[in-house]
Amino acid sequence: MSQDSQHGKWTISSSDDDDDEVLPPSGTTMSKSHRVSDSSHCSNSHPAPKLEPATASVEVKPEPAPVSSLLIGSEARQLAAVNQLNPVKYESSPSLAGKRKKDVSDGSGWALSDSDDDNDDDAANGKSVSKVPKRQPPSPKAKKPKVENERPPSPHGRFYYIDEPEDFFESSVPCLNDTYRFYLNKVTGLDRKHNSGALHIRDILSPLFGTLKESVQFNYCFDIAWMVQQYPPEFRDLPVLIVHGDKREAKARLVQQAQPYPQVRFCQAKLDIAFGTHHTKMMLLWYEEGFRVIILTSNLIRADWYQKTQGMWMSPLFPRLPKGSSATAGESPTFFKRDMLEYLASYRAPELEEWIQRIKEHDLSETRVYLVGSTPGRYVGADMERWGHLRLRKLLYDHADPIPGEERWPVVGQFSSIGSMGLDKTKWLAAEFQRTLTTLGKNSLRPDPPVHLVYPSVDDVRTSLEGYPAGGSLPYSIQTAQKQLWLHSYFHRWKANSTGRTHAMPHIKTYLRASPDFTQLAWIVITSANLSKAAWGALEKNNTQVMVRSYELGVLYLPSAFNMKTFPVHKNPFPASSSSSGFPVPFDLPPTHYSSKDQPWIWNIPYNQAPDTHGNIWVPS
Ligand code: GNY
Repeated sequence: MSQDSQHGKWTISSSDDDDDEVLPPSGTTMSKSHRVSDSSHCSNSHPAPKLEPATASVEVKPEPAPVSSLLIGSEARQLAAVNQLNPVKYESSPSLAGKRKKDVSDGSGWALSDSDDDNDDDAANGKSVSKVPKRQPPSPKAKKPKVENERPPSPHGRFYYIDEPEDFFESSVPCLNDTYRFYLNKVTGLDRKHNSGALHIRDILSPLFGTLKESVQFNYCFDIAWMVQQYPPEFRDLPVLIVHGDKREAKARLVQQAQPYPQVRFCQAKLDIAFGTHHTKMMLLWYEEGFRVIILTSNLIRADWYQKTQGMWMSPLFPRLPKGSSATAGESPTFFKRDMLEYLASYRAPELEEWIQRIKEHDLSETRVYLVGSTPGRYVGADMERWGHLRLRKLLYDHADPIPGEERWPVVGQFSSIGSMGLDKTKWLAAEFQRTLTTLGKNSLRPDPPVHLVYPSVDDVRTSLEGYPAGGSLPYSIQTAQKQLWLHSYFHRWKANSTGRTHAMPHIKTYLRASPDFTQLAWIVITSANLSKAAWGALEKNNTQVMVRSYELGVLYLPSAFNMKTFPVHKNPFPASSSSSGFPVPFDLPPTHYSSKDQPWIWNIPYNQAPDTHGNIWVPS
């Protein structure tokens, strides 16, 4: 099928899927040339959007990638199609890449950070996930002798990564606002002030936060070698349990990655419902001094901690309870302990039992957030309110304490991917999800307040720090988009001027309710859950059952747990200060509606009319 549409001219394969939020693009036929072998997000072999030259000739020819149409089912879903490109300049444009001061290479590889320095062998051996297509030399004659420690080409192009600045990795306790314990990630290439109060993964794992004994990493996508290097040397050999959703070949590749690291163990989350994914991103950190939980939005791969906007909630240090404390001791006013134990129990995994016991032995009473999780299943009766959007609805029903007029306050959803939500808004968005977001205590008044959805436009991606490769982590497919053009009328731009992160594309997901002037919040959720039925759940059987496909995890902030009526919106949260009472919303409010020329980013169609920040175009293969 070929057609001209508002998205431009494109061709699609016959494979279409109802749940393609989680499916990688397949079978686009725009180009057969210049495939770079992959390195995907989560695995090494997914064919994905690549860049190809507009007209210029290609200097270095990469290996071909495997054929996408051979990939099916969960296997295919694991093969995320991300961030690879063949960095050839858009011919007629001056490259904007020169803005990158440190965009220099040693001629043999990518611009390196020191984080990669201790990692050569694994990367060169192709053991690290994110890695790495071996490109062929320009010509047989030009073939260089293989040098030890030679870098493989970056999957993102030779000049993709630039070094983190000197002060990127904190060596003293960073200035943190501990009212909300909500933090953004550090972004390479921002002014120092916009990274103040932000955290890199190395900061989170630093001894400043506790003397680690063991940890668990829940996530979707892992580069094990890179992950191990993020732990400080003194903690690097401690046991780490990886909780993931990979099956079959993807699982085998994941286990293979950990071969050099005997301290790394695995726990496979069961995924019995089709098209389900393990998206939950959480760290459990067990210290000499106690225990800590981090709930976040970043995958355990370098690209996710480089130039994207990500968020996290970091728990306080939970002290150990006195020996012999009761099973229900150490509970918080938000029942976080009970809910975390219930979430972990839902895996029914023997590997998590000792962690469940450990959590029971700690005092989580300082926690002020509510846990909002999704775990796959079909739920009836009271169980319908345990997970997904019905869980959020129940919390908003039980604990929101509305002030007059609050029922007319707008709701905002901000996400980095979008599932299929049917022919019109009555199918799921309005009937279910909007009803949840507009629930406010027992108030039965239900005027229809505005709903604003924030998702990057093509130009947002094109002009971002990463350029088009940022679109590799915004996997909205043309197959899904073309079925729900009605949805796009809700769309607003990704802008985060107040945080300095306008050009760091979102991988964070945020849902909130704000006053009409956007200066106050009724509540806010930070989560792994995108705008999809798979993540949030969908009612079935005349609303007597809810079906959830994926594992997701997030936290809900409600003012009542902070002894407030509403949260003020912190207008200019950077540089961070430890004393503001405002919530540091990670993007600008009010959201800016798409203009008539704006299009939502769709990852599997070409963008060859305008070059990105690095002078490249985007041609999915
Ligand atoms: C999960 C992602 C469509 C799938 C394969 C996909 C593509 C690109 C990025 C993804 C991602 C996640 C996640 N699936 O970032 O859990 O973070």
